[in-house]
Amino acid sequence: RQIVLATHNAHKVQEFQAIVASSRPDLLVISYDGPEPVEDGVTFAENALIKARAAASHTGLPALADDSGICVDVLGGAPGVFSAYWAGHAKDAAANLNLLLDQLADIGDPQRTAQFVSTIALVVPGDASSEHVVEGVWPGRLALAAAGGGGFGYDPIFIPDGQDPAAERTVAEWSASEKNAASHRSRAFSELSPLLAAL
Ligand code: ITT
Repeated sequence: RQIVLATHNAHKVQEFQAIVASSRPDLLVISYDGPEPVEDGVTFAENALIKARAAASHTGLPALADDSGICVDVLGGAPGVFSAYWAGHAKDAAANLNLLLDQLADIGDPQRTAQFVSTIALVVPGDASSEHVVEGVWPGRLALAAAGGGGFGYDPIFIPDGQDPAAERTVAEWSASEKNAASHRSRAFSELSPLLAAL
């Protein structure tokens, strides 16, 4: 069964392919990077639906889209839906991350709590068309400085909860398989299982 993944982010493609391969090896994920719709939603769910609807209508295939970001408690949930553009319009990951570190410069470790959020929309076109939205949340806190070379986006400054306090690492210091077993994206994807089973 083919399913289209609507994203222009190559890191998301890699992560979804690995997550799907380990849980639904029968699904063939095709990445779709056709015309980019305007993401003018104010929530992750609205933006995920905008992207998945565009891909489903262009291809006629079931389409998945992820809208995601980092939500920092002391900033009232920002950057949130603005994560990709936090430091401007260029989707500059290093600038985004440095701005966030600057904004938290005076905030001590216990107050640096944050969550990665992934909202996935599944749009199934055709006679029995349907739309579904699921969400995965990955709690943690922001590091005082960037560390690690793996992953993408805010991974070098995100320390997931649940690690040995003496050996905490940022996600950019985790292997790809460690990240994909625990991430907001894999948590959201697991919520989709019953819906994908029906495809
Ligand atoms: P598409 O819309 O084409 O899928 P995008 O990167 O613009 O690609 P979003 O609008 O959903 O996607 O923005 C998500 C941003 O949130 C992303 O650019 C990162 O800055 C951040 N982000 C999301 N998931 C992340 C992860 O797993 N690790 C690090 N940063 C992440």
